[in-house]
Amino acid sequence: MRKLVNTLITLALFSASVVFAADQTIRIGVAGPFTGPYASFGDQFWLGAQKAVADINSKGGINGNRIELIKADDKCTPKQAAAVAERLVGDKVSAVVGHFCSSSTLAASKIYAKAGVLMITPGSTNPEVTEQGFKTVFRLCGRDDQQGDVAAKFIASDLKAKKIVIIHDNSTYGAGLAETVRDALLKRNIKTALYAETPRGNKDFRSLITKITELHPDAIYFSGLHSDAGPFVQQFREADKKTPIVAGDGIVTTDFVTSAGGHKITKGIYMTFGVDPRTLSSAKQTVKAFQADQIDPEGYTLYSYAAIEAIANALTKTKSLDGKQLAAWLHQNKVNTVLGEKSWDAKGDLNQSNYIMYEWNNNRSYSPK
Ligand code: ABU
Repeated sequence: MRKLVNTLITLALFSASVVFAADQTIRIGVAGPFTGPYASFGDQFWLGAQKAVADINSKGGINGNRIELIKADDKCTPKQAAAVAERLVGDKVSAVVGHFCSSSTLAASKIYAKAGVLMITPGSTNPEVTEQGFKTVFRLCGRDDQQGDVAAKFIASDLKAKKIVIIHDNSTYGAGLAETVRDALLKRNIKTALYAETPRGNKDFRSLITKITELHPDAIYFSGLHSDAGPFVQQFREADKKTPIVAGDGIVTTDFVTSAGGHKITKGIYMTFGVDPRTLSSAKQTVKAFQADQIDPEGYTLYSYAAIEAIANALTKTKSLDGKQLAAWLHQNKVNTVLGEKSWDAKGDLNQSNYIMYEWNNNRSYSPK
């Protein structure tokens, strides 16, 4: 009986769907920071999405229809994110790959949800993104409550640190992740000795660093993005060469090394990130193809590629351009991607998260710890 009801619901949904017309172009938005200090993450999204679309279109597109990408610069601000979300909805996109900054994703997701546009963020990790209850919102990365726990476990068990300093940038991402790390440390009976905020965009940390060094901490956790983390690490190492520094996925770009003044300064900095997709067998051919174009698909590049693959699968299987139907299909099916097989829970979170600890090395890159 239940099977019959499900079939009838599915039939009803499909009969109301927006189906492809012959030779119709399918529009997908790619939204993130393409200008300003966080542009390296927008570039990762764009490179991944562009390559995935080129690969799909070269094989005939979706049931013969080509995909066209629309680039939307949100500058990592909620106001601009809302503006570009309205524009993408007006452009009649079927789906959006984005945004990057969690505060932008939260603002834009409300607009996509209202318009019934599917949204998959490759890199927004704040839990609230998928806690809002929108059926059309997904992510291809993990959540800060997951990476925060991995960081706390590492600080407690591997570094055996007892006196911890946590610094955050007071952003949705930075403050949220810092809180998670603090709580996860507390669960391990470690009380944070100093919990301080430094506004996003600040580049002079010297008075804060004096305060930190006077405490003689065993480890520091920096919760923010690379363009602030870089100068913080650089200035901190002028005062203290040894104390371990741990950060989250907000520094997963080689621009972190540049902003810190070089690999000699970032060598040894710890960072949580999902299993590096460049090392996965499912990504071997794609990584080779990127490298042939002199591109290193670092950080979230392959996550963005996988987001397009997920959308393409849903488009192919539903033969619909309707975001709600694409989302319903993704909630019910597994997808083979460059990151391996992926599936989502009812909230739009991945069924499995795979955070591990990395250490920045001498090659302006990072290796598993
Ligand atoms: N997850 C990395 C930083 C982006 C954000 O979630 O704000």
